[in-house]
Amino acid sequence: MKEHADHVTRAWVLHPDIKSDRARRVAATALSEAVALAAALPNLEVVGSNVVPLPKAHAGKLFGKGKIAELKEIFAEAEVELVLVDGPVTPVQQRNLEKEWNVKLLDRTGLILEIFSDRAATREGVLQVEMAALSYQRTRLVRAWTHLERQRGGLGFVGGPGETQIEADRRAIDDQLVRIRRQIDKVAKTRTLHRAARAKVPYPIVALVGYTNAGKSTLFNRLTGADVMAKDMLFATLDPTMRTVKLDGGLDVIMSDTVGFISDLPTELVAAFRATLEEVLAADLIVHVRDIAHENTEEQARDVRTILKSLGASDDVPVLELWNKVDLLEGEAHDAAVNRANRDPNIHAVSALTGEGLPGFLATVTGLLEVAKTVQDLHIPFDQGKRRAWLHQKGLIETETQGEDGFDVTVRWTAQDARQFEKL
Ligand SMILES: Nc1nc2c(ncn2[C@@H]2O[C@H](COP(=O)(O)OP(=O)(O)OP(=O)(O)O)[C@@H](O)[C@H]2O)c(=O)[nH]1
Ligand SMILES: [Mg+2]
Repeated sequence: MKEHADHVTRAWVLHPDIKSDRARRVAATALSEAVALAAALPNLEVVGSNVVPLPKAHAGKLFGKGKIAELKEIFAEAEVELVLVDGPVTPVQQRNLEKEWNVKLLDRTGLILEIFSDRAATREGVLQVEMAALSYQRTRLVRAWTHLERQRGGLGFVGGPGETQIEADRRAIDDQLVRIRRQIDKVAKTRTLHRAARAKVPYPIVALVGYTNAGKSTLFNRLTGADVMAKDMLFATLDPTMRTVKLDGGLDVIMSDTVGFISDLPTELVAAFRATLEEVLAADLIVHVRDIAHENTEEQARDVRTILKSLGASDDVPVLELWNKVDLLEGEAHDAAVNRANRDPNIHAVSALTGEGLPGFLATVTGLLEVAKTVQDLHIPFDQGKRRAWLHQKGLIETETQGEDGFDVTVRWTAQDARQFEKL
């Protein structure tokens, strides 16, 4: 938000509960998540919030006449300056509602983009958010234009000033997108170089992923002794952070903490962060951190799995579920979670805060990453230099001798390394 540091914007959060929307979420919990999202923006005070039940969205103003008038009074009374609508709002609806209510309005994607742009700390993060914001603006220009065109339709104009302007805006955005893309590529290249240097250290990579506020950074800090911001705030972490940790058995691993996921993650954001996220997911082990004490924990887990899949997380990479925050569960609920986890080797019930359950989890991590490593002799013909380079780059080669028609190498690797090697 481009507000003065001392000015606190008075905001109201609306969750439209649209009956005709098949993918609709439980209204009360969706509203409280939207309020938490709003609270993640600095200099903003949520002065009120409510669910608005709707049979279906109205094209021009989203809500019905009576509702709009009713809310107008409430907003005036509460001196609301900004209305956050937890869902998609078309540019036309946005303009109309802003005029009706005399407020500024942001929809869910706009709000999440604002938070991300506030959090972005690294050059790459800033560029990625900028790209997402521009792509978002661009689709809104297109939609506004379609609307204008339809209005003009009957008048028989071809073109017209509105269209020219929007076309020009769109071209300007496209040019800017190309420039940003180029800058991101440049930054990404430097990062890849760093990574190549790191790859010489043959440490397996463990990626922490999960819903926002699940406790990834708290766990990361506890395990690595790092000091990543961990806060009861949505999207506290934006840029991925990596640290080396020596596990109890002596195994060194690289842990990575990442941006949290959320339901209905704007597609523009997923696209902009794809490169970073894909790199994170190219891990040896993915740990799905869940807030098991959250009332929506199942829904959140489902959304995380969907997003992982859409990012192309490989089936070859094992996934462990970490049921975090068990310390918040009491009595039977606590025991039930722990018992359930005990029955499934892929689930661990832990508390990143108290440390409960962590030794067992770490033992499983060690087991998965180390026991799986095997030694194998390979013969690599000279014309397969790429495969040999890959083995070197991953640091998998123990010994190597040159023969008449190729190299004889001994590798020490995991089953996953072997599968990747086969695919090269
Ligand atoms: N009671 C309890 N609270 C926890 C536990 N783990 C994390 N928290 C709290 O949950 C909140 C969110 O923790 P973070 O570590 O910032 O969560 P995150 O997954 O990194 O969140 P994002 O970076 O926003 O995606 C903080 O207030 C933590 O103190 C836990 O095991 N028990
Ligand atoms: Mg975090």
